Formats: sequence, structure tokens, C-alpha cells
Amino acid sequence: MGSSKVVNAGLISKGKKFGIVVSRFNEFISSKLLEGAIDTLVKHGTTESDISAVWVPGSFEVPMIAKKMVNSGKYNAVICLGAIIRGETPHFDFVASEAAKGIAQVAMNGDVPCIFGIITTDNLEQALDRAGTKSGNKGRDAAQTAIEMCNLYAEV
Ligand code: INI
Repeated sequence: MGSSKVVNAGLISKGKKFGIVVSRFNEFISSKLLEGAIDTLVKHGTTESDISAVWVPGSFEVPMIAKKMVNSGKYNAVICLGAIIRGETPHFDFVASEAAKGIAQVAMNGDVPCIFGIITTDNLEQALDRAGTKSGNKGRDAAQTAIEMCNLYAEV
């Protein structure tokens, strides 16, 4: 319709500041997600010195630091990265559900977007696929989502 206002945020991140929280558990995978996220932010215009990444022990701890980063007022968006891989016990389900719930809670209570870039997979192969091989790099996707969302927060 001619007079309707349609908001569609761009993907330019120049001048924006990003906090990244990354889980050390399954570090081989999460370090690839981190590399992908940083590379994507830089490719879209962010200066490397405007990116701060914090390593935490596991995905369960990600929301705790994400909350502090969101509340610090220093960042235009916070990106959460990690890899939760199913094992023999129900541990996976608890960690995955608390990480997702915690990040959603931080996102809804904060004034800047907090992005869920934690992969949850049934096995290592599926995780590798999502960390820069067959299925792309979910760290890149999370970074692109963060850029779009912080540009949207500036518009809406
Ligand atoms: N943390 C992860 O990030 N990925 C996993 O696959 C994982 N598994 O499978 O156990 C995991 N567990 C650790 C958890 O996040 C906490 O660090 C730990 O429970 C201490 O609170």
C-alpha cells in the first residue's frame, strides 16, 4: 500500500559495538563460530576494536555474562555462541533448555538485542556441518542477525 510504512533494516554495522559471549565447552566448534561471527561483523563495517568477546566455561553460563553485557550499555547487540552436543545422558536437554531460556530472558529484559547463536546437535558431525562446512557457519548467521536487529532497534 502506498502510504504504509514498511521497516526493513539494513545490514551495515559501521559504528556499532558488539559483545560476544562464547562457550569454551566444545571449543573446537565454538572457536569456529567465533571466527565466523567476527569476520561477518568486520565485513559489514564494524571495526575490530568495537568487538569484545568473552569466553565462559559452558553454554549454561552464557546467559549470565550476556546479561551483564546487555545491561552494561556498552554494546548495540550481544551475540551468544556455543555448541551443545547430545551425549549419553539427559544432561544435554537441561543445558540446552536453560541456555535458550536464559538468553531469551536476557533478550526480552534488555534494551539491546541478544542473539541465540548456540548450536544444539545430536552429534559432532552435525556440529561440524554448522561450524564452517556443509551447513555454513552459524556464528556468521548470528552476527548477521545481530546487525539486522540492532539496526531495527534504532528504527522501531
Ligand atoms: N556445555 C556446552 O556448552 N556444550 C555441551 O555440549 C555441554 N554438555 O554436553 O555437557 C555443556 N555442558 C557444560 C555446561 O554448560 C556447564 O558449563 C556446566 O554444567 C557447569 O555449570
